[in-house]
Amino acid sequence: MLTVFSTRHRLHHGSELKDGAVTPSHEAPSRAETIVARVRAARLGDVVEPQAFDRSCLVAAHSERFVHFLETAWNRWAASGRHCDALPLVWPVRGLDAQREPVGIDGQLGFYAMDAGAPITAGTWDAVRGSAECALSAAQAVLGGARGAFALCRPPGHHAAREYVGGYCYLNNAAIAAEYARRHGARRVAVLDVDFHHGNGTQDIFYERDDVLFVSLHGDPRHCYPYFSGHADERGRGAGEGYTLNLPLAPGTAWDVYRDALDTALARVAQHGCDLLVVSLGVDTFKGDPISHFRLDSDDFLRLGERIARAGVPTLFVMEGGYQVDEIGVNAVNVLQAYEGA
Ligand code: OKP
Ligand code: ZN
Repeated sequence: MLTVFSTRHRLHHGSELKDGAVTPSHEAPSRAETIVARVRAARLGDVVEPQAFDRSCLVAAHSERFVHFLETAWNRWAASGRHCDALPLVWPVRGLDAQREPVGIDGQLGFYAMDAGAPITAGTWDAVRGSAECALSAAQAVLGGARGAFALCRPPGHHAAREYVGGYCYLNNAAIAAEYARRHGARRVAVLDVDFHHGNGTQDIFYERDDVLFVSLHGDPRHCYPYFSGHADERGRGAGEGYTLNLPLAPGTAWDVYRDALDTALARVAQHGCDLLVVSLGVDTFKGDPISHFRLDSDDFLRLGERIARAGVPTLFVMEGGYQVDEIGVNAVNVLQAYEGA
């Protein structure tokens, strides 16, 4: 299986607020480096840099003004005299005006974010664009006839919505790839999100559409980040009604319960009858993950890859989360090797 990987990911390394203190982010460069080392050690296949893609491929899943904000935010922040990570501190929640765009950088940081979990640094935009281009290049490989491809994206994307960043995510790599596929011959696409956290951004982008199915297994939002989306009764709207399927699971869930939910998810994917399956591949469902609460072990990721293969649909794997860095390579590549072998 081809892996598409951009070394530009290293340009992005930010901080996060955790337990009330500023610390280096769990979403660190070592994550991607460990995965690519395992891809090579396991001889999964070639590893290539992404091709360049037109900016219009990004604007297909996001708004023009949001992409423009991301492109220019660091320079505007730096020009205002700051040199630490650009972070929002105010958000337009209930009763505040979420429609009117502020003019200055501080207001816009809150306007275009769901939380303080997506710091913008000097190298963020180049890394983010490289990450999206990994998803686009790998999508192109699958559309060209490959049975599977791996977009080793970093930063991840599934919390990024049409008009906001959040949870380590800036551009929604999976959604950008799905949209590219729709515009290049795929009539129906399904996104299966197996990251521990609900893919609120992907859900947002496709919520009113019936051509791109979104199915997600994740920690119950009553207890787990992102808290404000991912409930079972969120099923899509308008033409998209019934084309979002959320399967929230209790913290502590292990393979036996997870497997049954996965089979429900895959049955819905089969019913959709898609030309391309995009898997938002988070391995933060691992029992050792420092910020998540499922209990999959490394062998369970082999079973996950086998079951995905049974769908019998060309599959694009897009890397999302996973924060136990020592095991992240084995866990991610287990899914891919099992898919290849099935
Ligand atoms: C990104 B991805 C909860 C802190 C949550 C953000 C988590 C973002 C996860 N105690 N911090 O879905 O792996
Ligand atoms: Zn996650």
